[in-house]
Amino acid sequence: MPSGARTSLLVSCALALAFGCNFGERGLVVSEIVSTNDNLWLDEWGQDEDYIELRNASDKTIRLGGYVIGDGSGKRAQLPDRTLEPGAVVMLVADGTPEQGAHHLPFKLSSLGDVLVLGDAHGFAVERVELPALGINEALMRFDRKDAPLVLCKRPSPNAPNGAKCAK
Ligand SMILES: [Ca+2]
Ligand SMILES: [Ca+2]
Repeated sequence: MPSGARTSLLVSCALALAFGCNFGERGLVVSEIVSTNDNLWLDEWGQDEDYIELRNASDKTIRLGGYVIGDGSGKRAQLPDRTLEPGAVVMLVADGTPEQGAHHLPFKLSSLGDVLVLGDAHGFAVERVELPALGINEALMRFDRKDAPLVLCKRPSPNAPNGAKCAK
């Protein structure tokens, strides 16, 4: 794993205080995070914001509305009230501007590193990500399996499935 020492993924119990603990089957997973977006992907307002891509890694349709996502400062938001088909991805815009729409979060991501917690409908932590410092248009991405580690990749694929490995 390139730069693996800088990258860590924890399905956390102890640290995700507000969300509780869950070691069950994961359906919704973090698939891609970019904390310094330079015209890589634009939101519906034409703005190149930080983003978080989630993927439905299960074989069932997922209702997103029951999930919450939060950052290291304790800010959090409920995901949009919509469904996500198996294998599909959804983009969350980490622009600190929730008034721009249901997919916009009340926080941004620090390019120097940040923490992200995804919680499920029952208030349990699905995933806790310790985001390392990322360069311009560099991503933390998950390839292949839903339980694969998040790794650094310089070829993000915003709003599209990631495939089996980081593109060269
Ligand atoms: Ca925006
Ligand atoms: Ca992607």
